[in-house]
Amino acid sequence: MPQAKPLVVVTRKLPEVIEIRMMELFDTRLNRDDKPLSQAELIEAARQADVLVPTVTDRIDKAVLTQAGQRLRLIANFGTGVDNVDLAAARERGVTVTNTPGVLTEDTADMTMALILASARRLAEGERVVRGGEWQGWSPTWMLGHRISGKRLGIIGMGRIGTAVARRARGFGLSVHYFNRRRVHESLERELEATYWESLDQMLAHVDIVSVNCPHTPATYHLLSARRLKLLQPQAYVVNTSRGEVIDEEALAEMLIAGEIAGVGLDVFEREPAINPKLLGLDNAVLLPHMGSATIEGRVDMGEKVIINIKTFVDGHTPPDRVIEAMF
Ligand code: 8YV
Repeated sequence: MPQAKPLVVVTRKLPEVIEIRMMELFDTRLNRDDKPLSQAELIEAARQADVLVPTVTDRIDKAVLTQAGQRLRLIANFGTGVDNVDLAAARERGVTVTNTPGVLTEDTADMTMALILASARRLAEGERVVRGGEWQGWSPTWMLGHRISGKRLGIIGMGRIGTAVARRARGFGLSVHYFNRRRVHESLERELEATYWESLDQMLAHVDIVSVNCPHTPATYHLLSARRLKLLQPQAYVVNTSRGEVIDEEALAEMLIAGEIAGVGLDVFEREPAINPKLLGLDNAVLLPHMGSATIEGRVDMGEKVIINIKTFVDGHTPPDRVIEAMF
């Protein structure tokens, strides 16, 4: 007798091709109107599902995991970052967690470069002037930003995305500096002509642009603390396409207001979708709504990864993107 298909509960609306394929393969429960689930609804989903497919907007915390049904065996996260999942609680409950690494690397690195350019060259500010009907015409000394070529970029987190940012940055004439848990292989360092800093504090004091590309973990929460941010030079820019929690957002906003740094480009925030009101009033803050991986191609690739992870798991194999706590 064929085995019953596993019940897969998807918490948000995914690209149509992915949803169709999921429905063919599994007993799939979709969220057609894309309304984020409340914690109570998440608990209910975890009670019923064999496989849960959450996104960054779902908090799969201890309460959800301890109340999950015996059937729940896999959390196939639609996303690379897994800071929305309590990994220790999942391990204790014997629930496997997978993510979608690799497929959003290039898109997120592109967005990082876009934010570097947008902040240093005042893209959003210029656009606002034009749309506001306030443009008086060209002037030799108006709307001056900073050249990025020849400047030093300090990358925090030289994983897949950090490396992809470094490759792009070389093309823009930036020199690459990085801070990472581990020094990368010397062949990669050579290719990128990258300078490794053992001390984040020292790197921060020496670079013109900082890019946050590390995951959010208990160890990286407020890695850019108020104290560390103070080490930056007044002409420095900070961009973040990782997670808002890595930066002390309040301290960052205060420094922008005080003119202690030149500008920021942020795609992620500490309390999404809420944004620190202080940032909203600042011309030198480029603010995006967490769209680093928002390409049709990327989201379909992420969905395919989710499907492969579920299929291999339910077929009794180790899924390719199994998350090991120690990785985060
Ligand atoms: C995703 C991301 O859009 O994958 C990640 O870690 O930050 C985003 O690019 C989001 O996480 C989807 O759940």
